[in-house]
Amino acid sequence: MYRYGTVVVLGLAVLVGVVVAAGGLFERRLQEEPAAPAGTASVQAAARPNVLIILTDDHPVRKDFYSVMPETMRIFREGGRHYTNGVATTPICCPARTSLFSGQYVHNHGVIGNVAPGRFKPTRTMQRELRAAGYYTAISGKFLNAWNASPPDFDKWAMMLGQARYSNVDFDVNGTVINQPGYTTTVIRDHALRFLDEFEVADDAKPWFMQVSPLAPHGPATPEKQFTGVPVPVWRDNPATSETDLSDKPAYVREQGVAKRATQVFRSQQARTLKSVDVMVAALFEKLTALGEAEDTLAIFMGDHGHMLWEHQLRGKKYPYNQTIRTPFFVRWPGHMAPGSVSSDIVANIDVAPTVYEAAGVTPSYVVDGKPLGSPPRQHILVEYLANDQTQPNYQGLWTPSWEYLRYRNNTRFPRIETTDPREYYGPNDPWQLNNVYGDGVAGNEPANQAELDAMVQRASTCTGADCP
Ligand SMILES: [Ca+2]
Ligand SMILES: [Ca+2]
Ligand SMILES: [Ca+2]
Repeated sequence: MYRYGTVVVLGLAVLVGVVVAAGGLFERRLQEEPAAPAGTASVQAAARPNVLIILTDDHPVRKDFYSVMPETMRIFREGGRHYTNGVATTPICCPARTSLFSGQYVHNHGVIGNVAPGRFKPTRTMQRELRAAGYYTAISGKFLNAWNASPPDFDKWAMMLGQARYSNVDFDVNGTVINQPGYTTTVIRDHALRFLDEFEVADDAKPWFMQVSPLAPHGPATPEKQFTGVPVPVWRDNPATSETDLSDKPAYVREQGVAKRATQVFRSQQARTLKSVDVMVAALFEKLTALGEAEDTLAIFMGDHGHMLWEHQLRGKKYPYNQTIRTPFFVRWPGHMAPGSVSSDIVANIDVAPTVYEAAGVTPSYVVDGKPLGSPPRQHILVEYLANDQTQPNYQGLWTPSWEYLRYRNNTRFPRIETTDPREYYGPNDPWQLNNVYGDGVAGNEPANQAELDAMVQRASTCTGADCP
């Protein structure tokens, strides 16, 4: 449709190499076992899978982080499909989590920052829709920052409260606030295991939806006692952590002044917290297997968004670059996702709810912006940051695995952007986003069709439903 589509496809072929052809979530051909008679329990189970979402916090795509999670890789990468271009459309907790629950972009769900309660609309969530459709629903772990009431539309919950801390944290457990001694990931795991037992005992034929959302590897990234000080892969610089010339980037990026050594220590600590997540994932699947539910469960492992670890000398989230936008994205659904398959489709947090709705046979009562996995591949996706924030100017732009175009917007608490109107364009020859070529005056560097790109950003920035990228 757009000339940039060609660029994307070529870029992918170069960057990604061997990739399975874009495959649908609903690969019915994988289900060619003889069908059971209509109306039997097994048909019911196959038609309405359990849904398990394991959501880590501030989790960038890194080989060293995958390598400390061998059980998760075995279960999800070998046992399911690895989406190598999985992204969060807004790289910060509450906006991203609300996009996950709802399937909507931030400009439609309205949770622009981390102070969620005023804007979160519980009527547009998977938990509400699935519960209404006859699912049990549960959450164990993080819900939304600063949410102090019980989380709506869950039958069972163990919701972390308060500040980011790894031990002895207060939880709202089914409406009762209790301090839970011990390590959060373990506490979250044990509640999730109990919920599974309770659901299956109560009614094996009734499917369930559960989100398990540990704090890891979010700061302060305190490891569990058994993993304190254990060896983790050595730090390896990449071209973006070696970038010394930041003159191509907007002023706010150049002015961060992050210490590299402290970031390296933090990265090691994050890796150690992920070891506990790996233990949790293994325990969850051991339980699913013991309960006979592993084959009837659509499971997704992903982060809420990524995190810069000294790429472009930055640390943290919110930024519009590859390391914050990308996040791990694995889907395991026996009979539907070929084990060990890989997809380079651009998929996002906004696609989870539409995927789950399709799998559960639910027509949502509101308009979703995302698309079920297996839809015709999109050519680009909108990334946006809309909070009125003193540390990060607003932006909306288009992201693809091979190029990114960003426009910054007015933000009353970040007034400088109004006068400088910086834009960024990273082209297909710059996978580490080292050289913003927008406005550099070099022939052939800038986006080939500026007006068309601007129009695409403009359309995407206010899109709704099927009109969205
Ligand atoms: Ca987060
Ligand atoms: Ca069951
Ligand atoms: Ca540079």
